[in-house]
Amino acid sequence: MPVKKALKFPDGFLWGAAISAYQVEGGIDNCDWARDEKMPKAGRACEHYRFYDKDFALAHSLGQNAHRLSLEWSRLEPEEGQFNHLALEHYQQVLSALHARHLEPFVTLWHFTLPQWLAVQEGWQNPKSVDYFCSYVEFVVSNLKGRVKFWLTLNEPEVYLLNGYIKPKWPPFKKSLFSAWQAKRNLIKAHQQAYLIIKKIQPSAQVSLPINFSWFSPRNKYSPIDWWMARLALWANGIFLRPNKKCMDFLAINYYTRRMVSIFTGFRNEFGMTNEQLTDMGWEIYPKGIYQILRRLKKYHLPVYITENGLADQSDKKRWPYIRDHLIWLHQAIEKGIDVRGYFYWSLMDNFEWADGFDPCFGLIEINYRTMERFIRPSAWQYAKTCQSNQLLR
Ligand code: IFM
Repeated sequence: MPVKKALKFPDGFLWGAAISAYQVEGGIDNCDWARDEKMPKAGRACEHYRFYDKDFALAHSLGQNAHRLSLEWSRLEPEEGQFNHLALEHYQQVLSALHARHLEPFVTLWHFTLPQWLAVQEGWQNPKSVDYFCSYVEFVVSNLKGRVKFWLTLNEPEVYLLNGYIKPKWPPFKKSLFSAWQAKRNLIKAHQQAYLIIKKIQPSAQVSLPINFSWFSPRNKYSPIDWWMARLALWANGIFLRPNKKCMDFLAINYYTRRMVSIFTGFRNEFGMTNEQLTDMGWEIYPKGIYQILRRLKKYHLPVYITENGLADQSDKKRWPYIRDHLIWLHQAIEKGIDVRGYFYWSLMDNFEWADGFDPCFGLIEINYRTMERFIRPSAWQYAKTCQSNQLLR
C-alpha cells in the first residue's frame, strides 16, 4: 500500500522496541535453556546486562519513548523460595535507567526460560508451577511497582506449547498432547492468578499476556477443507485469549507473518514466493495481516499494544519497508476505530534467536558479538523519524 500523505498516530502513542532477558543479557546459566545440552547457548549474548544503559541511550537517540524487556526468573529466584536481592537491585537500576531516558517500561515476567530448579520438577506441567510463579510475581511486583505500570505475565504461551510439547524443538522436548494440555492448564491459571496478585499490590497497573497471532489463509481458496482449516487455525490461535479475556486490561499482540493452510501440506508460509516476499527466517512478509488480526479482535473492546513485530533481515534492505507497511495497516486499523496505543519493533538489537542461535538478525542495532560494539542500522533511522514525529511521513 503506497503512503499518500503523512499518517498521524494518536497523541501519546508509544513507540519502542522489545528484547527479552535470555536473548540479550548474557551470563544466564541457571535456567533450562542454559542447562539443556541439545540447545545452542546464549552465553554472553549481547552483554546487555552490562551495557543496558548504553543500549537505552541508543533507543532514546532513535526517538523511542517506550521499551519492552523481560526479567529473568532464574536470576531473581535462583533456588526455590530464595530471592536474590542483588538481581532485584540490578533490575531496579535498569528500570530507573529507562525512566531517566523517558522510555516507558513494558515488563514481561516470563519469556520462555525456566529456573533450573523448576525445570527439573516438570516445569509448567507441574501444578505447583502456578504457586511458584505467583510467589515470584508477588516478590517482583511488590518491589518494582513504583517503576512499572505495564506488566506482561507470560510471553507467547501458545508458541511455547508448540515448540516445547508438540514439535518439539525447545525444552522440555515433550512430544505429548497430554503434557501440552497439562502445561496449558497451568499457564492459564498462572496468568489469571498473577493478574489478581498484580492488581491487588498495584491497582493502577495495566496487565496483559502477549499472544503471537499469525494470519491464516487457505492455500487453495476453492477448497472448503483448506478454508475450514484456516478458520480453525485462527480460532486455535486464541487458546490463551478466550479464557483470559476478563484478566486483561489491554491486548498485547505479537504479529510477524501469515501461514498458508492446506490439507496436503499443513501450515506453511513459503509456498511459491519470491525471496523478496520472505524474511531470512523464510516467513512471508504480509503486512495486511496485522490489520486483519486487529479487525478480528475488535470485539474484545480493549486497547491494543503491538508488543512485537519485526523480521530477520541481515541485508537491512527489507526492514524499513516491512515496518512502514505494517504501520500503514496499523494506521488503517486505528482509522477503523481500533484503539491501538503503541508499537514495539522486535528487536532493539540482534540477539539469540532460540533454536536458531545468533544467525538471524532481527535488530534495529547490529551487534558485533566479538567486540560487543553496537552499530545502528539505516532502517533504525527511518523508524526513528516516525517515532520522533508520531507520524509516518510520505
Ligand atoms: O525472538 C522471538 C521472541 O523471543 C518471541 N517472539 C518472536 C521472536 C522472533 O522469533
